Amino acid sequence: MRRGPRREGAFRSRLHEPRTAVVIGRWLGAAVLVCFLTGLASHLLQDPPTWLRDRLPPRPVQGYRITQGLHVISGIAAIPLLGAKLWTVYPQLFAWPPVRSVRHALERLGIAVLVAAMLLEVFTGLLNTVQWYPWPFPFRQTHFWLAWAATGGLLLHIAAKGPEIAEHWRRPVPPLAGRRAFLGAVTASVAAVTLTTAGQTVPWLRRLDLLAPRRPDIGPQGLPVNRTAVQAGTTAVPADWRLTVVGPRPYTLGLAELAALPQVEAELPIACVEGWSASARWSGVRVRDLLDRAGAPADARVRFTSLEADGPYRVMEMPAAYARDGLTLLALRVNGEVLDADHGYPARVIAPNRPGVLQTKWVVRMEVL
Ligand SMILES: Nc1nc2c(c(=O)[nH]1)N[C@H]1C(S)=C(S)[C@@H](COP(=O)(O)O)O[C@H]1N2
Ligand SMILES: [Mo]
Repeated sequence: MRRGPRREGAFRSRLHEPRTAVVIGRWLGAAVLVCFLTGLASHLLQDPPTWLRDRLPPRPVQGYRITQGLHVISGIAAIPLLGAKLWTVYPQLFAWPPVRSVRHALERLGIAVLVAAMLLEVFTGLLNTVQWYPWPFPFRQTHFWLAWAATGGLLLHIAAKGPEIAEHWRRPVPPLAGRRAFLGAVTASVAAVTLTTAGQTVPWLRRLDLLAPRRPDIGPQGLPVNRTAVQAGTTAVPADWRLTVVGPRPYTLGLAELAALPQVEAELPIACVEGWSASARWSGVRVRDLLDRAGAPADARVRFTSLEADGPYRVMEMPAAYARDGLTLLALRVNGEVLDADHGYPARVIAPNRPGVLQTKWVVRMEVL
């Protein structure tokens, strides 16, 4: 039975030992914690439960950009850390006897679930950053629930290994040949993947942005596009396009009439859930002004509908705090030009501290709720 990797002494590296596992585990744990909390924030902002819906703040303006940037940065950093951690401990996969007691069996089962959830979580997250969904299940719900499984599994794992972790947590530890080099290589890998991808959201790292799927300054009018007008079927905006506002005093406005209303300029980011963000100078009509004109009460929420025939982001609801914010615009222009078709011509929503998916393009209708 004890052949191959099950042999005594089958793994010759001395680095498969607890101190190395604890050092890497600490880094990985920190990355997972940041990733979990920022992911939760993203989930709640994108799809808030009713109790939270009217408590979300439109400030800080760059809030979502920062939390989502950290989410993708920590998630990408977790990949080499996870690889290193698994390499450090994988000889235990072949431990002999495979099961020593009920407790041992449960612990191994827990680790199997933890490792599977973690691997699947970083894998689905990474593919999401390139908008690739080669699976039959919905990405967002799966990624959300797997996060609980992975983080819960991690907490149980830390609890089960508590005494051993504590024992190897502090220095001094006996120096071990090769450990410093190994940890140095892991650090270098983390630094490399972080520095070559973080530029998709951190402006001063832009020039190093070699591995991320997008450069945030490349695209029509200097901004990337997620869903183009061709994909959305909104290239031909009808000549008689009018914005319909439904409320206590409903009205419609043509494009020239909208452009004749007081225009406000705001520097705001688009922060996509896929990890890229880019700021731009938007100008247009304050949503607040449009709502006042319709006689909307101050605490009313608003539903925006896009010209797009279908798609998950065709209809968007905005809580009152965002609708009333002076920076929330129905934008007609970006960076000094009329909106490109890909950026939502003739009109799009742009609001502070909102996930990109909620910055609805090709708006045609607003309803006071
Ligand atoms: N109607 C509509 N609006 C939309 C989308 C969409 O698919 N349909 N995509 C959203 C997403 S996911 C992002 S990140 C931003 C991107 O805006 P941009 O193309 O102007 O950069 O638009 C948002 N607005
Ligand atoms: Mo997005």
